[in-house]
Amino acid sequence: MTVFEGTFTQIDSLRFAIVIARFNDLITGKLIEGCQDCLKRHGVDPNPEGTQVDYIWIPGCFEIPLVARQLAMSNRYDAVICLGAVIKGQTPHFDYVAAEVSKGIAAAAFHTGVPVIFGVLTTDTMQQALERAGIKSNKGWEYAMNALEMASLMRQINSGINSSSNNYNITGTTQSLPITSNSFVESDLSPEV
Ligand code: INI
Repeated sequence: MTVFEGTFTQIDSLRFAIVIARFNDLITGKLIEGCQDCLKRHGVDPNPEGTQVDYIWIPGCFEIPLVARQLAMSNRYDAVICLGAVIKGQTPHFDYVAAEVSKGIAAAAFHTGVPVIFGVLTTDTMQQALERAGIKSNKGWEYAMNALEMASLMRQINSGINSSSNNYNITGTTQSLPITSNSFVESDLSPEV
């Protein structure tokens, strides 16, 4: 049996895209700082002039799904981190934006096979958002951890799939899966006929 589990140590060749919404940039600016701090302390060079992290600014969270999907499809990144803040105001705008960004991020990951991290704060007040963006903790740090773990995990799963002799058909292309494991959902794959 095999256990696939992401690590936080083999990061040299990992590449990330960070999509950041300008809306509520008081908050999103802090989330980036948390993200960069975490990446740096795990050995990733967060410098935009370097080779490991690209930064993509967009107007608001509603725009995240389109851009995240495009980046995920580019084959350039091991994970895409999406940072935004949707703060409940007096209008129904909050509900529309929050619903679309959450569904869209999930769809971008699911349809591309690339981890797309939901780094969007959804809060009732600006105070709550500030608390999650540095006053009490910085969720940006956690989002970067999630990206490191998922990037590493997907590399392991994909290399495991590619190096085995047992052939399975995943999304129309023939791949292979080595050994079954409790942590791998084999029923998601349809055996080749
Ligand atoms: N965008 C946000 O990122 N957060 C919000 O809280 C927000 N609210 O509440 O309006 C918001 N709106 C802008 C939206 O994301 C789009 O940029 C805009 O509608 C243009 O498509």
